[in-house]
Amino acid sequence: MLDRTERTEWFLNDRFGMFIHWGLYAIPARGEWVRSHEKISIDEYQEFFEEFNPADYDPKEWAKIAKAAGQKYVVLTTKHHDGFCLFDSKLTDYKATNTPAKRDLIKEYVEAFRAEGLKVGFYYSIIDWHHEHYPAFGDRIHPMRDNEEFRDKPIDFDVYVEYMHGQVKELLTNYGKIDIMWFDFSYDDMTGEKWKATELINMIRGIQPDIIIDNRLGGNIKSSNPEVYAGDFYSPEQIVPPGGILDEDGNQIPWEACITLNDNWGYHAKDKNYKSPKQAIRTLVECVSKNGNLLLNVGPDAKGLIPDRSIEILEEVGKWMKRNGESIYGCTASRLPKPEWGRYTQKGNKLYAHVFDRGIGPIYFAGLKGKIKKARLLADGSELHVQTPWMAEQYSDIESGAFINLEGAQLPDEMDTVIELELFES
Ligand code: FHN
Repeated sequence: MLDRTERTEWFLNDRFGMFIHWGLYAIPARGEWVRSHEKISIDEYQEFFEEFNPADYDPKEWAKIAKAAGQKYVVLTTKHHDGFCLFDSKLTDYKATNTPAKRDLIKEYVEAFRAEGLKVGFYYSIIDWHHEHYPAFGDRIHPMRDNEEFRDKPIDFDVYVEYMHGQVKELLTNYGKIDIMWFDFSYDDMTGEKWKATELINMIRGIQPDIIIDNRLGGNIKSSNPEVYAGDFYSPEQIVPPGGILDEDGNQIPWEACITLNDNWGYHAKDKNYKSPKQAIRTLVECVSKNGNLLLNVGPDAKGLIPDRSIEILEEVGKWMKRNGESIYGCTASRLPKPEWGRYTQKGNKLYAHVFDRGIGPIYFAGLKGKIKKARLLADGSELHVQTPWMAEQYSDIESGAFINLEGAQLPDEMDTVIELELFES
């Protein structure tokens, strides 16, 4: 069996994925936590189960959008906290095949994205607000957390854990090779062996030995001796960790920031607060500049359509990736300090200068005097010249630096202009 470094090699190369949050909650269209936020009972939520029929669901279309954006892998919610299964589980009736949709949405998803050459991941909520043996009364987030009818309701949590393990086994047995298992999430005492996490991981590794798993079953992935269930990658959410992620010995840990395009993971009809294409691109660059990945989310609507604004943003990102993807795929952080004008990513002796701020005059590269073999504008391959400007000898702290001229007062690409520097040494 591969070790974590071997398992995550492709992941660290691919760098950019699509997260997809989709389910019954797309119908109320107030985000995937609507049951918890509004304390909606299973009975009140049932109307959405009886109505769910995403006539426009076409995962082939979704896959084309992701591929064109430069996303190399994808993670779709197979079951979110509401307990609704997008896959044809034999362990529950609460599934898409029993709704008017009458489709195994996961089977179609896996086939469509694989056909476009993307690696395929499953998000699976270990939290389940539908299962009768999942703790409700007094729980921190359960929709029925303060409903007196649930105070003395007898539950056997082992029954739920067996169900959860059984569904994970179904997912990893019935849909071919799966590349990522994205569990979500542990909290309070609901963590680690509460989920029988060691047994779960051993089962997973027995079925899909090379699959990579996030760190949300619990444990401490930063430990120098992490639990078997502590995961293969760290999963910061709605943030790019300032200094990347290191273990307690100071070693880099694989990590992936998951981030929404607006403010919601699941479809929210009123949430028009979208990030710009520039923000999406610069977030991806920041992740890679800190040895991380970006999992950028879309929340399809009740008809199965990705919101138009999400598509527009991803199209802009894709145009940039088409010309500048070499500065992302297979790249890592540079040992150089962050420059004033932007960020660095690096792959061997290719150093990629992501210039966000044009400034005035030539771009200054601290510490690179005599180290640059040649410079090119990555987007079009055009030659750039390393040259010391007039009077440079009078400037301060430039004895070790290099200068590259960029024509014009504005950047060629104001989202991110990438200069490819071929160094004499990596
Ligand atoms: O509660 C979930 C939330 O709905 C969403 O799925 C995010 C995505 O990582 N994870 C949990 C919040 O941390």
